[in-house]
This record gives sequence, C-alpha cells and structure tokens, in this order.
Amino acid sequence: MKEIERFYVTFSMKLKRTPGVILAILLAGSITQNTSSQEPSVIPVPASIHEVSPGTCLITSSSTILCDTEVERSALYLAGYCQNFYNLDLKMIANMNSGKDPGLIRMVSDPEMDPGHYTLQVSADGIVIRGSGEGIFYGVQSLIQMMPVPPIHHDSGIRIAYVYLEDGPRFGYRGMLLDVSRHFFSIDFLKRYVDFAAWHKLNYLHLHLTDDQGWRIESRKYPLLNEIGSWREGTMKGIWPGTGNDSIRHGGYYTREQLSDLITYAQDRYVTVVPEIEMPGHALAALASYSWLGCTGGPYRVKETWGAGQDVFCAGKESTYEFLEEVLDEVMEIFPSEYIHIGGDECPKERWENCAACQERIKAEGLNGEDELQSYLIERIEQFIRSMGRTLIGWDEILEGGITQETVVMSWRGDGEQGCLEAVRTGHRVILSPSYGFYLDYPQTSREDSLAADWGGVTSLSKTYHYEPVNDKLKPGEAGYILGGQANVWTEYINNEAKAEYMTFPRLSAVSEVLWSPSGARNWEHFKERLELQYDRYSLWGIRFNPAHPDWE
Ligand code: TNX
Repeated sequence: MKEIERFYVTFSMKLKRTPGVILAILLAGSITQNTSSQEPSVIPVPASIHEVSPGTCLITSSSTILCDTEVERSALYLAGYCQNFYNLDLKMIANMNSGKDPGLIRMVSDPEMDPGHYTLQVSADGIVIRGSGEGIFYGVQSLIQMMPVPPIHHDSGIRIAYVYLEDGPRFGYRGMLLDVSRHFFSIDFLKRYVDFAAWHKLNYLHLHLTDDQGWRIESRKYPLLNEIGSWREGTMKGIWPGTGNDSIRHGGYYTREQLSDLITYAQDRYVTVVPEIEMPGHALAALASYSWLGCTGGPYRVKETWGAGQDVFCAGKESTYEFLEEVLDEVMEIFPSEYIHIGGDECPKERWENCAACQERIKAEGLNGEDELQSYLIERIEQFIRSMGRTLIGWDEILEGGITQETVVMSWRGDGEQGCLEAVRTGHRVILSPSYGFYLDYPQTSREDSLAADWGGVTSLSKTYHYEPVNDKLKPGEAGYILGGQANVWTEYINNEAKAEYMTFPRLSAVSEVLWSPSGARNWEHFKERLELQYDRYSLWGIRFNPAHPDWE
C-alpha cells in the first residue's frame, strides 16, 4: 500500500465514526430531507428561506426542463447531473415560449437581478428558478442539494420538498487555488476541482502553474520550459528540511489544448480559471531551462526540496523582461480571464545585490536599492498586462512598491488584516487568502499524523468557518474594496489526488459559506448539522474527505 493510502486508511480507522454510524447518519439525513416541513440543508446556507406550505414535487424521467436560451448551460448541467447521479433522462426545451409542454422545471432569465442572485420556488406549479445568467446556475446548485442522498431508485423519481429561496453571493470573488507546480495533477483531476467549486458556488479556480519545483504550462516560444523545467529528478522526503530524496522523476505540463478544454469545462460551470506565473522569485524551473534568465548564469536544477530558492529572475537584463512578456502573451492567448496572477511573493534579494546587471539597472532607473528593483519589475509587468486589457493580481508583497490602483492584492500573510488595510488604504481592491484559516495544506486537527505543512499550525474546520474577511478595523465604505476570498491548496506535502481531496474537505464547504452567505446567516451549530448531509453528498460525488469530528482542534 502506498504511503498516503496507508495514512488515509489508518487515520479513518482511528476516528470514532464507524461505518455503522455513518450509515445511520446517512439514513437519518435522507429521512429528514424528505420531510417537507424541514428546512432544506444547503451549503453554503442561502440568504433567505421562506416558510411555505408542506408538499413535494416529483421529478421523473418524463419531466421537462424549459429554459430561456441564454441560460441553456444551466439546464444542460442539471440534465447531466440527474443523468449521472440519479439515472434520470430529463427532456430539455431551450425556448420558454415553445408552447405545449409547460415544463416541470422552468429557468427564467432575469437580467435585472444582481449578478449571481436567484430565486428558487418549488410548489404545486413545479420548480421555477429565476435569475441572471450565473444566478440560475446557483439556483440549480441549491436544487441539487435538495435531492435525496443517497439516490433513490430512478423509477420512483426525485422528490423535492416545497420551498421558496431568495439568495445571492456576499462576495463577487469566491476562489480556490490548486498548486500544480509542487506536484503535478492530471487535467481530469483539475476538472474535478472545477466541479468542487461549482457545487460550492465558488467562481474562480486559481492555478499556481510555475514555481521552483516545476513549470506546468506549455510554451511554444520557449520549449525548454517543458523539456527541462517541467521535470525534477527527485523529491525531498519527509517534513522540511527532509530525510532524503526519493530519486523518482516527477513532472508534466498542460498543453494548450488541454487547458482550453479545461477552461471551457469551467465556463460551463461559471468558473473562471486564473493562471499564475510566479515572478521574480520562485523561478528556478525557468532558470534551469534557460540559464540566462538568472543573475549568475547557473548551472541551475529544478528544485527538489521545499522553500523558496535564492536564484530568481535577473531584474537587470532586458532579456528577462522580453521573456516574461512573451510568456505572458502565450498565457493570455490561452486564458480569457480578466485576472492574471504574477505571484510576487517571497523574493530573496541576495543575487541582485551581487549582480552587475541588476546594480546597473538600479542606477540607471534611479532606484533606491533591491526592494525598489522588485517594484520596478512588477510595475513594468503590470503596465504590460494592463496594455493587454487585463488586470494584474499579486500576493501582498507587491504592495511594497508603488503599484497602480487597478492592481488587485491577494493578501496571504497572517490573518490578512494588515495586508488588507494597507491595500485598501492605498486604493487597491483586495482578495483575502489568509494563511490563518484558508490554507488547506495545514493539518485539520492535531490528532492527525499525516505529513502536512507544519509552518502554520492546525487549521481546524471551526477556524476556517469562523474566519471573517471584513475585519473590524475597516472604516465605513472601505469594505467595498474587498472583492472576496480564496482558499489555497499548496501541494508540497500533497503528492496524490486522494490526499488533495482529503485536505480540501470538509474545509472547502466552510470556506464557501464564509464567501457566499450573509455574515448574519452563518451559524456554526447549524453548519455542523448541515454538514452531516454534506458528508453523504461527498460520498455521492466520490469525494475522499477527512472524517474528523467537526469540533476537533
Ligand atoms: C507560502 S502563499 C507560499 C507558498 C507555499 C505556502 C505553503 C505564498 C504566496 N507563498 O509558496 O506553498 O506558503 O503553505
């Protein structure tokens, strides 16, 4: 048995929830869900659930979905879902006014409604979802969570209790990062992450595509990035500084076609894929491919241990800027996302201090030392990205220079409060992605003996759930600069799919409620109750999750 499988099995066995208990919860969950007077158990919790008279509506194989053509995507999605998980073939008519068939499920496009908002009514008249484009999709997600789990035999159809929901997102940016550089994951697995996002009403998947340990995106202009930079000859074993090297070649990269396919899959689920190309630090995979990108000229090797490397892009030579712009050009050809992430974090400056080209650049541009040289690089790249009609996102550290106001700051240090205040008070929009609470590579409980990042302590489900993106030091009006938040799955210690899911869940469900639901609707006790049924849904969806008790620290 592989190391991770053994860990997963032993840890699961250690936990109190035996299969018998799980089965009991599972049955109880499906019974309560079928009780029509019961509130629906939806995660993230909807903004408002209105009282309605008891009763149920039955979806069967002869049911029809009627939709406005502009929201056909959501109808197709629902039909696909019912087919996959309930073996029901719903009929779809993409024209509301087609006449005869009144349709059991009707999706009404209402462009007047706020982005992402929807109403969902289940009554004797059938099921009506009303909203703007993505609002309808989120209505479908709520409907899906009203279906019985585990699925019933398809002949008896899907029974949905009468309900009336009015709902919409608290924040416009609700994201999740997957680090595909430290460990490479297949495109099919990335599609699964898109599904995870969609099921939780998240709308951004941020891919950390480059770092010291591997370059993961095809470059036609610079093929050595893939021939050399996408591979490392071995990986550190154990927790940093490690107990040796496994000497197993690891790597891979995504072709343009694969990425385009992923982007389309994500668009069908209202998820935007945001690419990140790290600079000027975390650059060793690029330097190993083209040694002239570094200050010393190498030789360089793709990094086999964790932690940021000393060797970074040379910010003196003009050829570095040409390279970065050409690579970004290729990236923007593939990714239609408005946001382009350029990293900007953790850049050691030793190499620049001893590099003639960097020192010359500092003199020529009248810069005050290496910190300003970093700002110079970021500013140049920002201008380039803006000239292409896109918006730059960078980690906290980009604030250290005088970046333009269009730039979005992704605040990761600590609880994000300081970064958030600095960003907002200099007029920048900000996304909270705090290592405190939203770093899903940190262990979920101190009882766990998994190999997990040890640099941030335990991030329990409760800690994640109670994180509040709008801190109380913000003045009135400043909260409007907060675009939203993002959970990060860094993968130094996550070397396979099962473990990635195990680290992601159930904490991602908590993240979704922080970012979607009104803060007043958030309630820990209520969340834990709803989580029981969510666990059954995880099983339905095939998600391997951490079954630790929700109250364990
Ligand atoms: C910090 S967050 C990093 C990542 C690591 C992560 C591990 C950030 C901008 N940098 O490079 O993977 O910690 O938790």
